[in-house]
Amino acid sequence: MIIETVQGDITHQQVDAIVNAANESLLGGGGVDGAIHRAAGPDLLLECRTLGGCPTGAAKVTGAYRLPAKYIIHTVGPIWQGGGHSEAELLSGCYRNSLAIASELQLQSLAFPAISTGIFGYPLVEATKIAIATVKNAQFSGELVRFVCFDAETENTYRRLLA
Ligand code: AR6
Repeated sequence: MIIETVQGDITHQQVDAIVNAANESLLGGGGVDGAIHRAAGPDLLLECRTLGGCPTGAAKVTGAYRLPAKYIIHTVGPIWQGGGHSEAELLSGCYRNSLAIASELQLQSLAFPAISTGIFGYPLVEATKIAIATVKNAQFSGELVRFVCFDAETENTYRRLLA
């Protein structure tokens, strides 16, 4: 499995599935979630309404509609509350459960955003260490995992910690 990092917009990625950093309602929001819903179009929300939400740390899959990807895997990162509320285990679960869905669907390539590090306030370096360690230890049957970083600070952090 190849692990790589790029700076860019996850809605533009030509991979089998992109991962969305959603909230428990799965009915859209700001940040990367808002960008994905805007780019995929309104049919995504119609499918999300059938899912009944998603607990923090878990993941659910939908079609990708107008996006170049085939699927969107929606996962819900933890809201940072100081670190004593199982945030690390929950964040690791987001990566692990997303990779498990991708393996079940026999997908070859998957792109992740920096889950929880925006609106949900997870400290960037700690979150990046969890993202990398969980992906490295996961049993993903596909070929490529790409970390898509929206800003330069996030990309520099991923590059440094992947090296
Ligand atoms: N492509 C890639 N990364 C992006 C994009 C994009 N188009 N847009 C933003 N990011 P956030 P969270 C980055 O806030 O912290 C929503 O309202 C962003 O710069 O999107 O998990 C949900 O509905 C940051 O590095 O997600 C939830 O309520 C990273 O994506 C809540 O926000 C994650 O930032 C989830 O908060």
